[in-house]
Amino acid sequence: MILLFSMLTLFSIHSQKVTVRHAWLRPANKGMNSALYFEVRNNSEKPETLFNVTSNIAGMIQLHESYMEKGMMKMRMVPFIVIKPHSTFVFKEGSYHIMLILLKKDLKPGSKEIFFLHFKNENNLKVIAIVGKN
Ligand SMILES: [Cu+2]
Repeated sequence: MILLFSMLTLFSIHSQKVTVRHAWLRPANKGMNSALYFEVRNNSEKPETLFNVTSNIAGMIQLHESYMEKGMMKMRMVPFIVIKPHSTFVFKEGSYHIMLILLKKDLKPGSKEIFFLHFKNENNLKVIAIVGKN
C-alpha cells in the first residue's frame, strides 16, 4: 500500500508538465469585475497553449491583455496564450490577465477561490488563488 502510494506520488510529479504559482485575485465586490494573475510554467519540450479558464465565481471569464493607446491603458481579449518550452509566462497587472466579469460573490482579501486552466495538450489544471497579492 505504501509502495503504491509512493509510485502514484512519483507519477503525479513527473506528469506535471505545466505548473502554476503565485495565483492571486484582485479584491472586488459581487457584480463587479476582477482579474486573476499567476505564473504558469511549461516544463515540457513542446509549446503549450492555454485557451480557457473556468470558475463558477464569475458570469464570464476571458483571457485579456492590457495595452497603451494614445496614452490610455486599454485592454482586449486574446484567444489563447502560448507558453514556450521550458519557460514561464506571467500574468500580471498592466499586462496579460484573466478577466473576471460580473462576479457572483464578494472577493475579500485572504479568501481563496478555485479555477481550472484548460490547455491544448495537458489535462485541465486546478488552481487555488488567494484574494490580495500573493
Ligand atoms: Cu481585462
